[in-house]
Amino acid sequence: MPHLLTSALPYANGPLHLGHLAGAYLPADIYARYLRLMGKDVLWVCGSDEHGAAITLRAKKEGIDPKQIIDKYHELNKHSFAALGISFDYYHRTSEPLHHETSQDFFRKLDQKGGEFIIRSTEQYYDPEFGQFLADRYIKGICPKCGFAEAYGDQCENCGSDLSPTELIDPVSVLSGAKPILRETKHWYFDLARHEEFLRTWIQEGTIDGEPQHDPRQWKKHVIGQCMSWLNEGLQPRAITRDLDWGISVPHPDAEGKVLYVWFDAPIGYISSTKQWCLENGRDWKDYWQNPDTELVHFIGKDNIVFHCLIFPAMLRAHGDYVLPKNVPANQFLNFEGDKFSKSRGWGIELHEYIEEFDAFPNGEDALRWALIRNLPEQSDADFTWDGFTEYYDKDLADKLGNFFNRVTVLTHKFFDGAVPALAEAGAGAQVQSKIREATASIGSHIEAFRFKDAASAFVELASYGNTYLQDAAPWSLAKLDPEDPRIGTILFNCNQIAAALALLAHPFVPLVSAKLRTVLKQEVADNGDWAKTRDLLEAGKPLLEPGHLIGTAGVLFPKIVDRKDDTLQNLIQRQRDKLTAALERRDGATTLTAPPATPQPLERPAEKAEVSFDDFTKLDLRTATIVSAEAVKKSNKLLHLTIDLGGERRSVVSGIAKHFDPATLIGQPVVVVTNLAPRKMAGVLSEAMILMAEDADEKLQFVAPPAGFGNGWTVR
Ligand code: B3M
Ligand code: ZN
Repeated sequence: MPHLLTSALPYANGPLHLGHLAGAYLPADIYARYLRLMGKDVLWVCGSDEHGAAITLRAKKEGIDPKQIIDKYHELNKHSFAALGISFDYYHRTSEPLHHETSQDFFRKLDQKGGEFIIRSTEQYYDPEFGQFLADRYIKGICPKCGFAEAYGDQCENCGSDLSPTELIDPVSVLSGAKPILRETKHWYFDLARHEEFLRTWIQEGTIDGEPQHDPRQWKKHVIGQCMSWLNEGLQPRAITRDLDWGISVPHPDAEGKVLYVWFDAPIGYISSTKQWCLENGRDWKDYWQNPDTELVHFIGKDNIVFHCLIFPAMLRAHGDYVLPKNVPANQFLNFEGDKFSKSRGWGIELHEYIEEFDAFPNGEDALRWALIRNLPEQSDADFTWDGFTEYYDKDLADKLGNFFNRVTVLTHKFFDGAVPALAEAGAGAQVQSKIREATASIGSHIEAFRFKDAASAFVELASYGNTYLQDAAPWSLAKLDPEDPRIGTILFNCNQIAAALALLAHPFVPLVSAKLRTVLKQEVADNGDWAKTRDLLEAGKPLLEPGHLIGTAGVLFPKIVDRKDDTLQNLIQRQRDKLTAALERRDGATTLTAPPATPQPLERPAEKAEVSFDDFTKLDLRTATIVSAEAVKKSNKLLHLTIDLGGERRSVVSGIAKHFDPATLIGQPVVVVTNLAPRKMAGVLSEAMILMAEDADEKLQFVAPPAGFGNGWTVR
């Protein structure tokens, strides 16, 4: 029975943050790794979503080609996933010709079936200045449902309502800021209403044509709840084409200049990704997608539920040849230190930043995975905090897991020269053995039911059990009375069995840690089928590590963050807290700017410089940017070496502000820069732009910064 897993294709228009990881990727990774260890046929596909208004809009604003954006973020996101152990079998791209063909074939098939599409001519908003229709994110206005002023043409991000551009009050073009005009255009609509009854039965009863498909009780309540609320409102035809010049051309003679709507082609990206993997691995993609035995599971965040539980299943059903998902275990949202992740406010941490900034942190990738897993937004929204990160790492990994391994290996070496001892009498291992068996089964069944947090707790419980067992049995005390006491061997035999189980069971959660633990036990890194083998050994009452097996030593596997003698790791975390304090200060600063003091202090201003022509002024290229890294320049007490994000690119900047700012507080600082000064070297470091600062009478410096919400690379004039 093939297991086909998908994770939402991230838009290749920006870096991913911890919230994304916790939503659709880390849970899927645990699931995929577990199934592989169970010896199952698993294929987990993902890739970059490279179409859609978010990408073209950004390209337009930055004056670059969309291709530059998708190439950059495809690589960045793919690399970040890999660095954090996210083990996709394939990470494809929707800009690939294979995907274009697959999507067009899908469209043609539905078109030829007849009855699935409706073609409608309607009046839609158009920006005459840019010569473009304004769908989705190209148009903004007041939300008719909640009054939010910045609602988009497809959705209000304040109340979450699904909108269409004509519903917006006082709409404006995002491209020109002008009031758009109405113009007639023709589009293809997928007639979702035709599938309403089918979807209702499938969601509520888990049956298709009377045949049971899945047990709806195994679906998350909030997922079914969202689907039912859509169904109860009545499904409407959905436009699946757009008047844009970026995307997949609509394969129809009357659709010149039109592309498929991104949400039509993106889920088909799962199929193209599968096809590409199969091409490279000598398999047939139909064995996955068109095989009634396939267990298809979509991992997503809650904002994608309607697309994966209603629209895509209806498309698959309309096509006729495909399997439908067995489950869609959508996660809720993860917040960051009590607030939403926000790039413009510098609130949160992106995956690539974490990877760079925690490079020196031992087992840093797994420390992050572990903190997220312990606090996944499975049933309700969750909040990531650095305190939580510290606590989960210190208590679970260092105190429980690391400590247990350290003690067991040290004692095994002390009393038995590193060889696993034998039981003093048959049966003396039964109790511990059954504890391990139960824990293994319980972790497995939690994972199978998508309860990853419970699975992680059960894992920690086994480590706690090991510690308590060892502490209570106290072989060191027995040895003091009689070094030959046979119970010492029994205790350490049992402890080595627990250690072996932990080393394997850790793999889905913290794969690098698992590999380390297995190396300590002189075992191969966990591989396909190993969990099933362990389960079989446990059921047959056989040991996981045979007596006589030589193990290594563990040492300190997880140096603690909170350590009285060494504050290296604490400082790493403190840097993150400092960044947040700085972000808060900037926000507070911004509020005072809008409300100036009642009696402004008269300032003594330096004399004005000589007049320049307007043409001279326009020669300067001024742009908005954000500082993304900052460090002191060696051998200089004045200079800081900064990296700024200019939208499409990053640049190195040397700035004489070291005396005014602590580098750690500058990350995320929005700035205005001069980009076309000739590059020059300062203290041996290349500077490719100049940051604008305002100086008061006391020579105190302040950044000249655009207000929150500005993008990078926008021109200033
Ligand atoms: N790219 C939206 C998102 O990243 C979209 C998902 C596509 S999944 C087929 O949330
Ligand atoms: Zn709203």
